[in-house]
Amino acid sequence: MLRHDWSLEEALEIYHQPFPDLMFQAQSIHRENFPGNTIQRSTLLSIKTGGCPEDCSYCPQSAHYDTGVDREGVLPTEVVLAQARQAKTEGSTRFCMGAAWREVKDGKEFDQVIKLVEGVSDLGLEVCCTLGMLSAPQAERLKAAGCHAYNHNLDTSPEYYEEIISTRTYQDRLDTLKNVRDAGITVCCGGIVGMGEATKDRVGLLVELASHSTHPESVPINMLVKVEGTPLAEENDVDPIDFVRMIATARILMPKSYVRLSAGRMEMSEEMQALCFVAGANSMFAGDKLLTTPNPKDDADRNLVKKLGMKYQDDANSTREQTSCSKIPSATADVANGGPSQSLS
Ligand code: SAM
Ligand code: DTB
Ligand code: SF4
Repeated sequence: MLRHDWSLEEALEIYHQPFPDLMFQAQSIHRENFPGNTIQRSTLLSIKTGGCPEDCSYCPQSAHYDTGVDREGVLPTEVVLAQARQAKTEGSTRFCMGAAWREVKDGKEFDQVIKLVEGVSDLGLEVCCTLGMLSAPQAERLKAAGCHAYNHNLDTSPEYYEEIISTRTYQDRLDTLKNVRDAGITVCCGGIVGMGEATKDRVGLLVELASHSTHPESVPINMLVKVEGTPLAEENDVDPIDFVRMIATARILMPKSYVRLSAGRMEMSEEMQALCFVAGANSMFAGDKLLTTPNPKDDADRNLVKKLGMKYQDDANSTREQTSCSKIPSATADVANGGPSQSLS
């Protein structure tokens, strides 16, 4: 049964238990809910880059910081569709389009995004958008166009949030998540580790996410990409074991959610990523670029997945050679094909 009432103390106890016990618990829960050796692959594309009015201290796209990222307009439809086709060829099942906006504004640019959503959806990819704050009618429009998921992160605990962003509130973010959920779009919501927050803030974020009456279907866990010019450029590195503990705790608190390795993989060793998979991570952002910063090359990821004897979810749809390996048991095939269903509580 899914729980929505984890206390911070309970979650910290899970997080701090001996590492082998934590791995065993997370991996056991993972296998009750997902195939053990399968990774879902998402590709990101920044469809509107730079010049964002928000002051998120981690972000290279904020206009408040001098990071060398220039402001651009919405990419032309053909450029985006070509990238989406390429992503599908490489084995991605989800294509996530990001815009450096504080919020969606009705008008020409949103109309353009709606066309992109329709076009990418027609290619047979799950469409995800991350466009900033969204009103209820805008969420409904995205849903009607074929948007499957909306990424909107809470980033950290409610207590630490104000240290990181001053231009919009935690409640603003919760309001957008409600509009997304009410429109029938699945929720992709997670945060960032490595912004100077304490363990209680990292675990507090997970407790907050798990308290929602439906857990987010995807939980992206980003390790801060330190970008020169942003206020967080000189933050301390994240301890890899702490990061793995975060992944495992997310898996245990939200057993049926996809836990996604997101930003920061350029700084992660193969061993660290392998431990994350054992801890219950079952998704990743793949492709050479995240939004504005580099990500491991497709071949490097493919080699890692192969070396670990794992496979990409739904690689059958990929026009690339299959990498491997173990067949998914039929009892869990539905999970591999579309993710688990989750009852509303
Ligand atoms: N503007 C929209 C918004 O903020 O909702 C969508 C794009 S925004 C770049 C998406 C998410 O990327 C942020 O919420 C944050 O969690 C993550 N992110 C941005 N910069 C990052 C960085 N330097 N390191 C790690 N994650 C980052
Ligand atoms: C998420 O949680 N991480 C992705 C996606 N959602 C949109 C973005 C990571 C961005 C990293 C910095 C950059 O490349 O600009
Ligand atoms: Fe803008 Fe999103 Fe970056 Fe914040 S995270 S500055 S809202 S693009």
